[in-house]
Amino acid sequence: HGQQPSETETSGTTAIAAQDNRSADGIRLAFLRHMRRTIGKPVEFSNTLDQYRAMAHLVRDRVMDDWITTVESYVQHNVRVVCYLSAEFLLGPHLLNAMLNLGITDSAEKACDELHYSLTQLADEEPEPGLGNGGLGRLAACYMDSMTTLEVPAVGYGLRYEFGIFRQEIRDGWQVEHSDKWLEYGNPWEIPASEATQHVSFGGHTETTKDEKTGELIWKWVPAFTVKGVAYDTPIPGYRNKQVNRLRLWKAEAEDSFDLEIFNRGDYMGAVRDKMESETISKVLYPPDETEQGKRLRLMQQYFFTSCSLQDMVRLHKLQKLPIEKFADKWSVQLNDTHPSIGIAELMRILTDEEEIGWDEAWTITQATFGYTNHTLLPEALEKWPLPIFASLLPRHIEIIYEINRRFLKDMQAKFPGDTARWARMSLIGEDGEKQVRMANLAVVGSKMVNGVAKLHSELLKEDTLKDFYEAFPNRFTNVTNGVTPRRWLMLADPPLTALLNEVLGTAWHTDLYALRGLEDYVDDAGFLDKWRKRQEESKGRLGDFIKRSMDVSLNPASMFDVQVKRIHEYKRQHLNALHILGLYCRIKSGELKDLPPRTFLFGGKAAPSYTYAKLMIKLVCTVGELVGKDPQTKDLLRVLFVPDYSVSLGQRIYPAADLSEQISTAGKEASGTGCMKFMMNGAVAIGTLDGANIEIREEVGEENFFLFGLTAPQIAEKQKAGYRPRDFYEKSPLLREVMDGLRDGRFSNGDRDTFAPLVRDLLEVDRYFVMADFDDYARAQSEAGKIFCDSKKWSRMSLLNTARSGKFSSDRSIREYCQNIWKINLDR
Ligand code: OAK
Repeated sequence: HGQQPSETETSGTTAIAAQDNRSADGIRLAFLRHMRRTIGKPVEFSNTLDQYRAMAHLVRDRVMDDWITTVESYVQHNVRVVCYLSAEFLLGPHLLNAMLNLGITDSAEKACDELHYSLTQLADEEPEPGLGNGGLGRLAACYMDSMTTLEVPAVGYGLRYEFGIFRQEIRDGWQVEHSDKWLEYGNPWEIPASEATQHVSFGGHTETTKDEKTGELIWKWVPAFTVKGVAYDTPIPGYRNKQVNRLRLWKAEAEDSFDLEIFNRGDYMGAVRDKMESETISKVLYPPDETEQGKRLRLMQQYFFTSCSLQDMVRLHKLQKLPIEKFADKWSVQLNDTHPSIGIAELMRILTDEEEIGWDEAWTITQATFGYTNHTLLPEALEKWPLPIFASLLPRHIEIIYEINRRFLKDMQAKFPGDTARWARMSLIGEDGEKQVRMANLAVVGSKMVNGVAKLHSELLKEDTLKDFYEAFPNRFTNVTNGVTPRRWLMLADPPLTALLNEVLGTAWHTDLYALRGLEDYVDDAGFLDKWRKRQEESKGRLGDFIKRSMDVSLNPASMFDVQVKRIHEYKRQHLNALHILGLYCRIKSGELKDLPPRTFLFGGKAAPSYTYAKLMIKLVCTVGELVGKDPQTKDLLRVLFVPDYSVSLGQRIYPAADLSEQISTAGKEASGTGCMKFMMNGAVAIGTLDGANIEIREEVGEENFFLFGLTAPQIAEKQKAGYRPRDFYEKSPLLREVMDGLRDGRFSNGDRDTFAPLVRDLLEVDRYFVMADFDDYARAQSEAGKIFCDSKKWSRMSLLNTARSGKFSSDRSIREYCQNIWKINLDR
């Protein structure tokens, strides 16, 4: 072999070529070819970014081969397709994941060795596609992986944001946001699909005419302007099964990118204004929505991608010569929260106005098409649109929603005679104060199934948030507990653990996570437990190296790694964690705590840019970090670190290194949580409340392997009703009093009494999330965890059982349940 690419590499169709494709030689040759032809550099002048890009292109080629065969087989078998509509897809880096799923990581490593590169260094060049905020977006990404792995024909539909989630810097303890230019150097993982371009209308007014023959009214929408939707496809490879599904993200463009007539008249700025205004729609992930402008733009984003997606389905439906009346037999559309729920009105518009189907039949088709997944219990997160904004942007849709509502309320009046308060609560239009369109109500009324994302969450939806709807349509409600993909969150995140598991269990667990139960055979095997502990220490060492490199901070790998990574929010209670650390600090200072095992507290997560309280919580964590890190009495025992710019790739580094997983939300507030599952798979033991998926994790792992604390959801509800007084808890608990007084008096912040005053006041007077009420019990559970950690054999046993019993939390299990109970797709074809 010279360094010339072979001819078989370019044709890629013969069996020999296909085999060679995945060998180290094949990869090395393809790499050199892409370096010359795609990157356009002599290899000796290439930098690491070039090398990453050449590698990405050759991996993409291999994914594309499987993609073609997958599409062909779907068309041939006329399969039912799941369309997962989501405003967010938080995929994380592609390169190593695609290699893992294709099964070419070893070959690629070998090829890199021969070229004297490090594959991990080259992979670190990949900008992360951060097209999501947190759990909801990451779940969509895990579900795409599992759907493809389970060979469910699926398309993910969303928005191709030019700027993803902001990059977070911590300056003097405060969050500072920077824009995320992830597309700056191009994106080798996407392919524009020109045949799929759509046109989406906004504004204007509606007109009616009478059909001359039937005398029926015909509706016509006369929009004010139209925006072009251009499709960009990202292939999603399944795990070692040659299947590839499509993630189709829409970019907004002006219909005519440039108005030559205006330009010729000399108005140069005017000529590009339309282009700029149209492109704003897909410019950034969720702009702040407090202002009118922000709200309008967000609604435009939602309608834009939902309409493009539904029009795309109709196009493909017709391309396959299927009758439009059979739409629901072909397409199952899952709404990832309410962001795409305008799709219900949009499909009604397409079916009635464009396809001229009668209302009743159109409604039957629409309801049979959609499923709605709810992802939050926080009332302030339930989407509502001010009627004037909605009606001016979508004048036809508001009419359709009024008609849906008229018919729906008629049914409810028949079902619940005289119950006017109930009708008002259920109406799609809220009339208390400013009139609003209630998107969650629309989603429930227009879907065949509604689900929550963990058992408790689904129960609370029925008992509380969506109670009226549950009473009207009890059979519509179900639960699908979330899951995460073990490919990214175990195999990619922790190769040494993967190797150990393969050694004792074989590889069945890769696609059947329940097979991890086999680990239980080793739970009393001292030799194996020792291996388990060493492996864990190595993981901590690797994270320590990374933190040393990126933050210039040294961690003690023998200390307990106690980790809380997730979005920063009052209900997630990062401040409870920080207050507990202050409690430890006070007790060490007073001499009360002597034999404390050293602990490293790691925090990571972003606060919404407009969420002042959450930003103050970050400042609190950083302040505590500085205090305990500087004090000679505590610096060897306590270390607190806020790791900036938490992301999928950072998560992959952090989960494997965690000893203790912090899942401490106020009971009844975290819909599910998915970080908890990633920790569990990687052998971290949880400290947590009876909330969201914690409950099911504890059920699986056994109560003796979970550090439980805190009020339960019913206890919280009861306290709320009876009138909660946080100050009572402050007065009863000497430690809490010392911590809160210290915070108020500036004892922990060099005498600064101002910065945390709003937080102290809120916690003592309002405390919506019961931090004061749970403080003492949290400290008790923490001290128990600390004691057990000192018994390394006992801890390793608990850790091992967490991994062994994490089978339920694979997203493969979740997707199987969606197929069975919601999409009616038979997986044993
Ligand atoms: C985001 C925007 C609106 C409504 C909900 C969200 C969201 O991210 N919810 C989160 O979804 C995750 C996936 O289901 C859950 O695990 C989290 O508990 C929930 O907060």
